[in-house]
Amino acid sequence: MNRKKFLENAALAVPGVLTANSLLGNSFSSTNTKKKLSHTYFGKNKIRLTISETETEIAKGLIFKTIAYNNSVPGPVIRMKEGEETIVEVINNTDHQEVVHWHGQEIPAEVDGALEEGTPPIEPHSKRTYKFKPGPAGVKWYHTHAMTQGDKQKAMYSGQIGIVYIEPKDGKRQYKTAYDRELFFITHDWKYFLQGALFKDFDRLVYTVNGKSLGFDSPIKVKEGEKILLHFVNGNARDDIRFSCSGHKMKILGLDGRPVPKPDYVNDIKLGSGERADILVEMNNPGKWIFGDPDEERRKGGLGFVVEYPDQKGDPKWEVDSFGNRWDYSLFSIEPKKTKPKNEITVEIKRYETENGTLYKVNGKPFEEQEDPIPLKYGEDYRIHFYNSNIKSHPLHLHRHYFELVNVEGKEMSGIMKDTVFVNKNSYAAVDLKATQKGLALFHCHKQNHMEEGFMALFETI
Ligand SMILES: [Cu+2]
Repeated sequence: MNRKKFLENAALAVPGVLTANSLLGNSFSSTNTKKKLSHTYFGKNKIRLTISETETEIAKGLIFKTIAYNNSVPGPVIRMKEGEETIVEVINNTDHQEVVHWHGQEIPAEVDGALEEGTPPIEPHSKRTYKFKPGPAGVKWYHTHAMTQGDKQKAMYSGQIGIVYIEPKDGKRQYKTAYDRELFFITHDWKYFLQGALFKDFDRLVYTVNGKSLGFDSPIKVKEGEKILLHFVNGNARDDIRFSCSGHKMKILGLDGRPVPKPDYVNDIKLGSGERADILVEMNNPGKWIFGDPDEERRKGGLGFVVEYPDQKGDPKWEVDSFGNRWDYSLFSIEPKKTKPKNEITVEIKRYETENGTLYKVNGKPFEEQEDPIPLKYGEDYRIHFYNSNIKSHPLHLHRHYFELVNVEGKEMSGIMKDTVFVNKNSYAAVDLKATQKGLALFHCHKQNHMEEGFMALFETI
């Protein structure tokens, strides 16, 4: 039996678990990829990130050469304090321009990390310092905002991802609900690293959580009765994911790092690239469990991790019962919004197949042909209507702002603050926004390929 066949059988026997890991080990050199991490902090509110080529082992013997922060995929979880001036020094050891985007923070365009907004690039083999007051509190993330230049192992496809946690300025916890521990998880998709004959044995393995595919990382050790707050980030370059804590109830406390008005239980979460969920899980079902993607293909592709109570033997289980609701943003809303801002903006996204491939147009033009930013007046309130008039679903992200969801696919809601809204194919969403961030703000689909196919636009607050 060849290894690939064995892997398939093993995965069938125990859904989602790649029990064949130990047998796969000899195919490639088992380089120790656990290099010493650079020091991330060099003083109070002083952070240093080094961008350089590194090797990362996502499954036993499966090593990718990629670009990462501080020689680690993902980069370190960075803690910042809301409102306290923070210095981030970024050293670019690569041969190309880089830029670090602080996703979900309401900070000036010069430091937000998008060249289109006017953030200066970090030139090859040089250093740049970002200085800003982090906020608002909660789970954010950081990632490169460079473009691929035709290389699908660059930009968001690379290992340049990491989580930021902004501690609330009053020193209190963001959530009143009691919990014992916080854990941070970020996914990544590696599809384009597997291309080529060399990796035939691993052709399913394209996802990682915290840099490791399911079954490769050490299990997360938990105790009965423990309440854990999971901060979960979709850090993929393009793929949507679902996530379920099998054997356990999941209570959603927050989305995109902000508390939701009505926490509720769900069977699984669904997140597009860039979206986050804060999930409360009570450890009340001793065993060895897989927490991962209910989609079998993605779970077999590595999307998950194992949670283990004390004194457990045998293989981890994957059992999903109906503990709660199907994923729907409106679950977390108290009531539809009654008031309406006086200003309204329509954003329509269309998709075209051309001789040169797919092209997206935002209000009739791809990004390169757009002349003026969409204007916003400082201090005014706006309702933005997104018409996703095409056959693909998209996570729509607006830089430097949180907006309130008021309608997603005909379901009215209020009080849910996000920086990214997922819209299904041929669908509609509306959000309310207060123009409080002067200057340019980039709007785009968070899928790297769509962004590069014209799906971007600028807003400007004057
Ligand atoms: Cu898209």
